[in-house]
Amino acid sequence: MNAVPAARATPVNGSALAALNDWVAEVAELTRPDAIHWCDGSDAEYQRLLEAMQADGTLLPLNQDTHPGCWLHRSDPQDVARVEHLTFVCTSAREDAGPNNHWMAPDEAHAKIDGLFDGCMRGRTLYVVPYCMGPIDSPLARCGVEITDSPYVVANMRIMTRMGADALARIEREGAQGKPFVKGLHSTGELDPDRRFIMHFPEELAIKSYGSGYGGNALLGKKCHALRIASWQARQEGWLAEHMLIVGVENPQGETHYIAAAFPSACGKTNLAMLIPPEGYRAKGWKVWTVGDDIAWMHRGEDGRLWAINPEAGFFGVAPGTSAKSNPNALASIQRDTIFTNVAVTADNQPWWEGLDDRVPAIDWQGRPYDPANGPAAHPNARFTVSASQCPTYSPHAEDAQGVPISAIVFGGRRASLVPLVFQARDWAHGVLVGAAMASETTAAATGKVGVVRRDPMAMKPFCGYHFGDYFSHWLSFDQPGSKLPGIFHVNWFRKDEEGRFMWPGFGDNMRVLEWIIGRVTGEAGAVESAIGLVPEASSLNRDGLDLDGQTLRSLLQVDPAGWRHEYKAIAEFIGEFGERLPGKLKAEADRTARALDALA
Ligand code: GTP
Ligand code: SPV
Ligand code: MN
Repeated sequence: MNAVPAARATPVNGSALAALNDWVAEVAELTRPDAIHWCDGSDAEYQRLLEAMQADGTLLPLNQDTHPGCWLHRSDPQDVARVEHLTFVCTSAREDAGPNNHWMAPDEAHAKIDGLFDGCMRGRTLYVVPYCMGPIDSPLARCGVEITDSPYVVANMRIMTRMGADALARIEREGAQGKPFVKGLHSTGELDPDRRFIMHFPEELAIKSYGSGYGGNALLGKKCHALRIASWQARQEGWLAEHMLIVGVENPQGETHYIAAAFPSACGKTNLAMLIPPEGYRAKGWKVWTVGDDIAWMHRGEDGRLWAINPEAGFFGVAPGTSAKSNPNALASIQRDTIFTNVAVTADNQPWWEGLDDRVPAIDWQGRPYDPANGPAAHPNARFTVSASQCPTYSPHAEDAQGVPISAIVFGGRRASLVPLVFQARDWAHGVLVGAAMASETTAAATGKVGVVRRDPMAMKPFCGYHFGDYFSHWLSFDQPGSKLPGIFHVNWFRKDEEGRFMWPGFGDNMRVLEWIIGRVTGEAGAVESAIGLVPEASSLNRDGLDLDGQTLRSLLQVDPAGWRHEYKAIAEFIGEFGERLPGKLKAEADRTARALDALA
């Protein structure tokens, strides 16, 4: 059934790999695969995987003339997004997972999920996928091994991480120094939503995921390792693992400022990371460089600044809405060697999704002849998986072992009303409050209702592997003598008018906001104080070539005290839920803002 040859049951032996060998043997004993394959990450291995998946229908070739090396995968229609209600953080003390996570006692969780894993790989191949999150030579990078029975997951992991022999060598080297790797066990199981769990055991540096083959549920290096487990480690070790893009903005003088931005899922990280500045900016010499589009690991450097690496090697990006107008860099990246999941296709077998162009699709994401009565042709959470190296603006510093220095941190979400286009926090502690108070409309990236406003602190609600109260304390702890912390900002590209249309043009025009942000950190741009933070005057944003009337722009920058009084009541209630673990300093910041708003009444 599977053309991938069963390789040796254990790799070349080194005693530092004994723990890995033992674990693989233990998992095989439980799951009963027909064969075991240790992935080396080579091109030949990737080609064999693709061929096997083509043979069994897991992958369908797309038009190879227009899209060489591109494939389509149609997932089970019941398996199209992350499943937050089935995602658990299993710490020995319930309180450590916090009210922000679903919790299960580790023993109970292991027993429950091991029951599902029992014999689940019969007739399948067990793949051992060693991977490194971060540049392979970076001291900030961390390794893991994912065991999976899904060749689609293996192929995606090869694009999204540094996967294979080099990672295994690093795991062996680090094993000799007593450094552990993260153990992830995954099976697609029966893809039955009633037999599906994504379990995290931060105290054991382990992940067990059963019953889904999709994205963050199954590519365990991504949300499970690089956010949930890594955030736990980061707190213990004094760094930050965040749901943030990293983008470099180079000014006409050739200086590059790096910005890290946390927006919830499907709220614009990939787009901002690949932004193309408006014509007027390009003419003057402004350039934008992409370092990462989803996750940032940030460490305090010896110079007191925060330095960030992107732990990923590829982009698992939202397809719908991606066009030559909105994100030409993403579109250029995905013309070759890309795996598309749940997109539609045109009559000549090219990938297609809503917002791409005016062509009419022939077949929808479920393989049916396209009929608008069935809803969108592409699933709203359809994705592309592509190597970061294919992005035309991939930063020459994206693989720097020490990362890039961060000048500004930006929080943001989808807010149809109230929240201005941009404002700046007064200082670090106020910035932590601004992040903690974030809210956004839910999107198709997770199953459940779309468009409901929910609190999503630092865009980490689904991804923080521990108690949010402790997480806010951890953020506050970075404010120390000698630290040169980035400025903190909040943006909202998603304000709507009475007719439900976006008021701000967004995309490339977001450059105008980034310029103001950089101006603020260099001291060149002005701002006016408001009760919620510092806002630009309409005149301090560059409006050359901006297709927006002055009145709309001014209303996007306005702070509405009555609306914000209401908002701060909701914020106070929300942070109150973190009880005794809520840092007093954060509460004091919230009280102070609420008082300032009351004074305006
Ligand atoms: P995840 O990969 O789920 O973490 O998502 P993301 O944060 O990277 O979001 P992405 O950049 O893929 O954008 C999601 C959707 O928002 C796409 O359909 C985009 O076209 C749309 N979008 C992104 N930026 C803007 C913007 O500035 N304005 C508007 N109106 N839409 C935007
Ligand atoms: C997100 O939902 O934030 C994503 C996609 O980046 S997934 O990998 O499915 O989590
Ligand atoms: Mn994401």
